[in-house]
Amino acid sequence: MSENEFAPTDALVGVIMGSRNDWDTMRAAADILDELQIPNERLVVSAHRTPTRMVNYATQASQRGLKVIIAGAGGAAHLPGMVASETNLPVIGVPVQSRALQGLDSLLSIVQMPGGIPVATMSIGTSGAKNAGLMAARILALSDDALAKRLAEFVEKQTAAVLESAEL
Ligand code: RP5
Repeated sequence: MSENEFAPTDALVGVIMGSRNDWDTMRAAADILDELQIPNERLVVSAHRTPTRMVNYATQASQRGLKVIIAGAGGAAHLPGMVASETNLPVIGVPVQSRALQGLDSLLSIVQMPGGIPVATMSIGTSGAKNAGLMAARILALSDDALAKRLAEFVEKQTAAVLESAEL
């Protein structure tokens, strides 16, 4: 696999993560995108271990057709912020739960961006990854009526499921 080139894609959302070990968390984002029929790609792109690949991914993302990037990382989680600094696409950051500090390190690394370069930071772990998928869907639904309908149906089903189990 090249550091410089990425396969042609019809993906609208790039789900990237710092390590294969982040996939258990980040699959929650990909699962939601699949459920809402949003084309997506999933790749390991590390800010520290493959910095050239990270810059190339971010700088090529818009011309490859991507509209939103979801970036997950743990520990010294610089991937979302660095990707946001190399593209003007919306970047949604997911703090992956780290072993040593339970993800508080990841959260603070991602959320404390300097003014001028935004990252929409989600909560720690799989809830954050799931919400990252839903946030990407909300962004895309602004200009896609069919997706807006699927998203509304998703929320209605979720509400119905909660109401069904509301009495103990
Ligand atoms: C980060 O370091 C990754 O996002 C991962 O969460 C963390 C640890 O990576 P591994 O050592 O498990 O590959 O870059």
